[in-house]
Amino acid sequence: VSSIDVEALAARVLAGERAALARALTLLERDREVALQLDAAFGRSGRYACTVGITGAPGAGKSTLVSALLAEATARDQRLAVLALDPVSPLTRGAILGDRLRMESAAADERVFVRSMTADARAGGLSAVTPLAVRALEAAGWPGVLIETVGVGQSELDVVEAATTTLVVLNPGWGDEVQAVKAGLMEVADVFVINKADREGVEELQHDLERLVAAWPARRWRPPIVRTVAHQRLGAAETWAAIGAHRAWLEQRGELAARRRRFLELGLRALARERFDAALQEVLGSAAGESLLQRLASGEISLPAGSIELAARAAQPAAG
Ligand SMILES: Nc1nc2c(ncn2[C@@H]2O[C@H](COP(=O)(O)OP(=O)(O)OP(=O)(O)O)[C@@H](O)[C@H]2O)c(=O)[nH]1
Ligand SMILES: [Mg+2]
Repeated sequence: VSSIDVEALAARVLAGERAALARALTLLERDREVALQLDAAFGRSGRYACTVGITGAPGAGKSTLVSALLAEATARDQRLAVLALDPVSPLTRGAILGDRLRMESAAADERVFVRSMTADARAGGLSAVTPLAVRALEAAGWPGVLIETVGVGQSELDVVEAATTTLVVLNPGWGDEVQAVKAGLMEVADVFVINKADREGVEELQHDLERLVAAWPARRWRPPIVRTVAHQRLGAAETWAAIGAHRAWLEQRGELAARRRRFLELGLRALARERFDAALQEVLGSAAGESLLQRLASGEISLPAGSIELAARAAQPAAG
């Protein structure tokens, strides 16, 4: 892709052409150099989206909730985009593709844009791809973006935590497991969604969540706890309202900008990390890397000393 093509593509994205946006997202996913050019071309669009990160255990009903929220948005005549993040994993791959098809039936509506993005979570790729994708959606004029993540690894947590509002989806019947769920997952919640509220154990879960939240510092946002039966769209309006209430709270406290910085920091760190990893790889493959490994093997230098030398070489522009 030549830089001329990128400029033209960016212009079409900024003009709101759906096909151009879809193409741009594919390029962002696949080619970081093109991503840099595209993002630079979008850079001054001055448009910002409200992002809603949705996380929870596999099968909790995140995608079903996303569908319900899409219906809620269109019922209110609001435009809403969805990014379904697909960490590359043989375990989750099939499920995600199924979700995507289900959500895309909602996407015949021009007020809705649904896209799944693939990234290698192990390499922190989700953290790099998500901010790039959100900026493309913003450039195309989407005012809101739902971000569904699968799994509760660090990379997914980073992504949802960088959203304007983070939804943690839980199911009744987990009982004691709430305590067992990674503390990190509960900590990032701005809204708790008890989905599958048609099942037993709703009161127990609600009680557990209330106790958890009661222990948080008073100046902190108190996450509302909403109940949903997502496949029947029950509770979608309440979830929508809870997202709005959190956003209003951030706005009132002047914290929207701080959330925005956190989001940008996520992208910054992830992209820089990718660069640094590539540089490390390059040094290791060079003569300097070979010599370093030899000195390590012969005991001439220690592992910590070797790592300092390696990092220093990788940090130089013309490494190796
Ligand atoms: N009984 C009941 N079933 C539900 C509810 N919401 C979703 N489900 C069902 O739960 C299953 C999983 O729903 P998904 O929306 O795919 O869950 P998910 O969290 O997106 O799953 P992954 O993306 O694989 O992590 C589906 O069979 C849904 O129909 C609910 O409120 N009540
Ligand atoms: Mg899903």
